[in-house]
Amino acid sequence: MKKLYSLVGEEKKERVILLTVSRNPKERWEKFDGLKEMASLAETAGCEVVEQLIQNRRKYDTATFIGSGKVQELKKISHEHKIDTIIFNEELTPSQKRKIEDITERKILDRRELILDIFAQHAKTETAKIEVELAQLKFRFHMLQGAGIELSRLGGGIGTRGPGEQRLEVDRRRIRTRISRLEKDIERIEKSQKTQTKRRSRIFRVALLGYTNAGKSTLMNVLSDANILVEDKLFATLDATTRLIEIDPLHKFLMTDTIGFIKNLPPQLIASFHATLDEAIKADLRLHIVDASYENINRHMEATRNIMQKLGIEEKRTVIVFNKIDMIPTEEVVERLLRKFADSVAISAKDGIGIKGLLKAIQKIMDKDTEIVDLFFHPSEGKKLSWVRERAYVIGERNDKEGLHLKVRMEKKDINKLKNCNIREI
Ligand SMILES: Nc1nc2c(ncn2[C@@H]2O[C@H](COP(=O)(O)OP(=O)(O)OP(=O)(O)O)[C@@H](O)[C@H]2O)c(=O)[nH]1
Ligand SMILES: [Mg+2]
Repeated sequence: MKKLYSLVGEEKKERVILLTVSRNPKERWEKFDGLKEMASLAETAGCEVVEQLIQNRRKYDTATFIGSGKVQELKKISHEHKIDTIIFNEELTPSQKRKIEDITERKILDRRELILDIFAQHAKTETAKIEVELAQLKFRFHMLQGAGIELSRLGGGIGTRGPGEQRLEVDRRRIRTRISRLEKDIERIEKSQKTQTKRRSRIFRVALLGYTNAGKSTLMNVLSDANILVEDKLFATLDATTRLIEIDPLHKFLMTDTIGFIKNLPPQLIASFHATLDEAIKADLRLHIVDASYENINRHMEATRNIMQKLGIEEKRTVIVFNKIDMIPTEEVVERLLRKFADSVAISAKDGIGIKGLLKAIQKIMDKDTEIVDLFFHPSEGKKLSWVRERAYVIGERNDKEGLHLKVRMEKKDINKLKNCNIREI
């Protein structure tokens, strides 16, 4: 049987055409940009991008998205260039996808499947693997709606790779059973995460967020000895890594590096990464890392903000960090960015520029929201002590014959509550 796709270590790469549709001149630039990003995604997934096509048409065709004449043309091009797969930078309905597949006799994928495939290849931890498989199965379940046929024609390659060695199911009933198993697993993971977070007490938490490839993991590695994989590829990181970072003994915080975002990330995908993103959602402060060397940073920043909003993350607790300033030829450009965005800092994680300034900014925010106080607890004040332990980060403690002396960092509002608390324990 003829092999259509490449596996790790094999020579032949899956040959793909990328395609997008522009409905008006205004949309065109945006679509071009999207296609460029799609090409990086396809290369990250291990394909060879042979052609990139943009079609101008005022309306999407209900049956075949691009119109039956164009599908015939696609078939011809695919034959001429020995194309294995056609990837649309659009969302196709199950029936559109099947029709195009029938006519072109090629595997048809859309943006969501390509992203899912990269996720499937990059998932390393148990949580990430479950999350990816769940997202893939939910997507597959949706695509099989009303389809009486199985997807065996896919054969292999992109869109068929699942986490670990598992082949993805194509039977709706079995998919449903597996989905509910995985959902239970996720529930269990989230529960154990909650206990873990509680045990960490109230240490200040900082999360790194931003577009994929912005340099989040590079920064994390610079600030700690995390040794996270850094690659010039999209979605190098899919799981969450947390490290304790100490600016000085009075300013310690936990930093979490996690999955990057991308424009038009399907909402179901965001939802399925809830367990991984949990630390970022609940953090006290978020660093929004932006690749300042990218020509259209607004596009990336807006996509990140959109996803943050969908996750219910407040933007007011966010510092914008312009990274990769070593790639910017003039200082004026950086200065303009810093002026334009309040609460922003500029760094080069790779060259270690601006890191001190970033830490100062974090320190300032820690000091604004929290305070260090010395507390004393008489042995009879057990309840008060456990109330404090639940909310405060203990910097130091000392016992003497009178009772317990604690040095803690605590939110200012909790300190006020404590001051106003006249409960006498008996
Ligand atoms: N020139 C330059 N390159 C950088 C800098 N920081 C990161 N990079 C490069 O950018 C690429 C992506 O870096 P990562 O740290 O993996 O980015 P990320 O945000 O963690 O990406 P994902 O995990 O895919 O979301 C790598 O090739 C890094 O070497 C920087 O300050 N300057
Ligand atoms: Mg990363």
